[in-house]
Amino acid sequence: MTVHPDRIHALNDAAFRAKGPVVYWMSRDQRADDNWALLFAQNIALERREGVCVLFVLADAFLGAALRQYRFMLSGLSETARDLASRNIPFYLVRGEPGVVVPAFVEKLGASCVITDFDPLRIKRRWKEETAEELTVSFLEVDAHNIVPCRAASVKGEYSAGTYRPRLTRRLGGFLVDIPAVVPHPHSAPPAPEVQWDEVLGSLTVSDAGGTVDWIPPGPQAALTRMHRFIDGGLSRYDAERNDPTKHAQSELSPYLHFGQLSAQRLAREVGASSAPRGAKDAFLEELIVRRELSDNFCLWHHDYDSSACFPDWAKKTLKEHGDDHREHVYTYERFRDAETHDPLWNAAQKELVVRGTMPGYLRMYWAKKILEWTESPEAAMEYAVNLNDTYQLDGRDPNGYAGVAWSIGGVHDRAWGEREIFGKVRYMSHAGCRRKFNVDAYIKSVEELSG
Ligand code: FAD
Ligand code: FO1
Repeated sequence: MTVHPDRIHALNDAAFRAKGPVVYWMSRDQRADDNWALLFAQNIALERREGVCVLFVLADAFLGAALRQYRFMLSGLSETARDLASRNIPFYLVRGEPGVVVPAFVEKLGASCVITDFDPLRIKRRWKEETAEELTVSFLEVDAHNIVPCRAASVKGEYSAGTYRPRLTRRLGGFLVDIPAVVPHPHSAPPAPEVQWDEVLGSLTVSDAGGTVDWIPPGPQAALTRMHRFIDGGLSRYDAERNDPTKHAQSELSPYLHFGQLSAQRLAREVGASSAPRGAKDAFLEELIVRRELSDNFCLWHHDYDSSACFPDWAKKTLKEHGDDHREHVYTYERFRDAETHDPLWNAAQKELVVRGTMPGYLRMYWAKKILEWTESPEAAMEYAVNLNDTYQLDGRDPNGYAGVAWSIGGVHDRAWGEREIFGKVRYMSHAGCRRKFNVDAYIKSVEELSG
């Protein structure tokens, strides 16, 4: 099976070197199985009777990530490196600025071409632009993260899920196919030095904000185990209970999806094939396919996705009109970080974020909207929400997060609602509204029982 051409995007117009192994520069999709970018690299190497190897460039800092995220990622990568080695595909870990170390690696290895995976974040676009300027061989990008390739699904930033959904559903048939296995590779690339994973983690100088997260085991194998457990358990309750933080009906697969340790396409196919009720499956696939892939569309077409500049005009206008409204509560970043507001529900959500590195989906909306209400301006709200989200969320530093924060604070992908203080026509959420939806006291109590 070939890789669908709509997944492939040329990053330069250089030719293949006549001879030499194929390099897959792995970044977003950190798994050996169900990975279209790796499959594409292997196909090329098989046709050219060459070896294929994987390169991962470790950045010493990444969008505010702390040790908890690096620990989860590196542990998953060590498993992926073993998976690859078992199929005669060496895994190289190199540190430094990609624009420098990738071209140097390619020249040293005499590689014939470089394949990499798709990621709409600014930092990744910069890494690729700087690399493309230096590379003298073909440099191709494969979208291994989205079921419908992001660049092919739309030629613009979509207004809402409503405008994007038909574009995706119309093309799902051609893309939501089974994914072939990576075969043991018959040609050998030069062997990679053994990665000293503990030394690598120990050498990082990032903060240890929030400490270790231990409720979710990292790695592709653990991801599949949790996926099957969710499909056999929580999935059937998903539509009815996903917005109730006390019911634990969400999959909690986002850290695996964020680090690419689990393929969304594999998850979508397994959910689709399950015996769970249709309504529950549709509700889950709406989030996994439409909402998640809309986030990539948002970040691809709005480079200012983490600032108020990306808000739709109606939201910019209404928030400006209410910019001078009286704020009954105004908190500093530190008061938010330390969960010291007047609202015990908000504080509990923040405490779960710091202690567990996660937060129920419904409360993420409430959490971000209250930051808008309790800061001087939408600009300050965006800065605080993005920083807290990217420092403590295990699944942070992700298009889903930037789109989620911009939806909550700036009405991105949402419509205007009844006008009120501070929010203007941006959708409002209240503590009382949460009490009508779920047992707030039970949630607060469950967080108080958390360690830390
Ligand atoms: P489930 O409900 O089990 O859904 C399965 C998968 O579908 C998720 O893992 C995710 O990939 C996708 N998904 C679900 N809901 C959404 C959504 N609203 N938007 C986009 N994709 C979705 N998600 C992140 O991955 N990282 C973040 O940093 C993040 N920050 C957020 C911040 C705010 C303010 C808001 C409102 C949402 C944020 N989300 C983020 C989206 C969503 O809340 C999480 O993806 C979800 O709660 C993760 O838990 P789960 O895997 O159990 O989700
Ligand atoms: N991708 C890399 O290619 N190299 C890194 O060193 C790296 C670190 C990192 C740390 C935390 C985190 O949440 C993500 C990180 N990523 C890194 C990127 C990640 O693989 C995803 O591609 C993006 O974060 C999501 O788009």
